[in-house]
Amino acid sequence: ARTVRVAALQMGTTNIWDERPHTLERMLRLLQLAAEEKVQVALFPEIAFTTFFPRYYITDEARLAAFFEHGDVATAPDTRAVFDRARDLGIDICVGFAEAAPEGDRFNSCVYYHAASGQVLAKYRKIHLPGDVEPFPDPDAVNQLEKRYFKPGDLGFEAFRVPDLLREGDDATAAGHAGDQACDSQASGTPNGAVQGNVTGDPIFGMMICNDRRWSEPWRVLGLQGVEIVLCGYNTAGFAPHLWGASKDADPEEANRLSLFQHKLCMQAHGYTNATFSVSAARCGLDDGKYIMIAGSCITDPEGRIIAESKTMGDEVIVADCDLDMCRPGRTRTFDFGRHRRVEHYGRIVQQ
Ligand code: CDT
Repeated sequence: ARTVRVAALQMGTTNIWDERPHTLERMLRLLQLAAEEKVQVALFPEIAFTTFFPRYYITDEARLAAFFEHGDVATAPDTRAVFDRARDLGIDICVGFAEAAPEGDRFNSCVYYHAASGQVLAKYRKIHLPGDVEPFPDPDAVNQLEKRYFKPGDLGFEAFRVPDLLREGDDATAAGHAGDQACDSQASGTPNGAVQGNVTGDPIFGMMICNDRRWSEPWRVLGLQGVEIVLCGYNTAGFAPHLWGASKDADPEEANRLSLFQHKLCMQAHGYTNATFSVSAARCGLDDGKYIMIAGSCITDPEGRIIAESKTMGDEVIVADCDLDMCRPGRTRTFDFGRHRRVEHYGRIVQQ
């Protein structure tokens, strides 16, 4: 078996007035709980270090800049505690953050940090940015101004192999497992570099962020690279009728249920049709005393089943063992892409 123990580290309410040390303390506690469960890879949510600020129309540049992480996120003073603790505990982490890139662009990003080497192994910048550039005229509307604050990601959907995860006795180098057919993107230890034909049995990961999970394309692009575990942090409004194109009179409870249902539907269905595990971690709860964000962090298997799921709307760790050999039946039968896809009919997908 090639088994990896993964966790979603769900984070509850994070208010706009919360101080960073408080948020870091919560993140360290989640890591500690994960360590007690012998977790090897843990996923934090999208924009984990602050409240979900794109709901606000912010015109003051200094105020906006304060929501972004500047410099190397793994070593910057405001964020490094999480990475240092992950390294000390021997847990790989994927963390979402608002990135102020050195050249001045801003992205909604996440990194995969490899504890054994103390290095960022891969970075992803969110590609599908939901919402609007301008706020709704209705002062009661919940906004989602990601198109205003972020540039669309420029790093693609690149799968990457992660060394040092498979335990003694695990089949790390055997030929013929599900991942061998692909993953020609990132080399272990080289963010966004090429794999140089170095195919081993190390697990293949992919990352996406929140809204990306609703689109089949990122999943298939990762699936074509033999992805075995997809990581996806999110911030999803429960009741936000303007955002969802619903009536203002919609029942908030029902809206919340539907939002949760659609989240899980995406993780289960897209995970299944690409024969991959998925891990999703929510930033949830009632933010700023006003904005309700869904929970529903879950881990799904390659058959589309939920194998772990959060029970609360607060900080919570959910854990599952992912036997990566479970990706093989889907890859070699129903979703054997090489045998069954009919790409001659898919052209419209990549036309403007
Ligand atoms: N953060 C994020 O991408 N949230 C969106 C909300 C929907 S906006 C219409 C999501 O897809 O969950």
